[in-house]
Amino acid sequence: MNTPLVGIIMGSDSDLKTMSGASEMLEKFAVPYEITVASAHRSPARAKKYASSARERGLKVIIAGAGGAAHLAGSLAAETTLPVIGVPINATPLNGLDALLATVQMPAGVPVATMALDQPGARNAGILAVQILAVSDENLNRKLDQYKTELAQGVEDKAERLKSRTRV
Ligand code: RP5
Repeated sequence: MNTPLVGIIMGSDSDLKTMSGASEMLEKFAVPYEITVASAHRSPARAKKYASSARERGLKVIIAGAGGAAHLAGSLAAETTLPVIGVPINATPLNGLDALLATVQMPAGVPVATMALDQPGARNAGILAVQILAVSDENLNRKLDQYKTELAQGVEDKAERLKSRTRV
């Protein structure tokens, strides 16, 4: 087993469906990762231990997803100098606005790179983690270039399909 480079952590197992967007992207780029649950509110000691031991365990980036009054990413960022990427999750009647504001509005000195809500945010968290690792990994960088090409080709394909449907 390769040592995990990215840690995916979420506030509850009910966040897994959303956070699988991050793990799928890491698998696409063959980046080893670990995945677990810890809550800033329900298990603050576990969350603190995870963050404070992350660097010595070999992690390079942490991705944290949570819903509600989502303090997980910020509380992890308080305990580590590793980059922390936050994914706000829509888990309450406020449709995720609570999680978005709690994740994004960090005080100066403790950054959290906050993504979009839910699946798009989780997928982007995976890509951003790969981009951070690719700063010092040319092989990963080549894969990212290829991914950009695939994205652009996807748009070309859509434009072609639309053209044939609308005959413009
Ligand atoms: C947050 O509360 C979790 O991140 C989750 O999004 C939300 C609901 O958790 P459960 O009640 O489903 O465990 O802490």
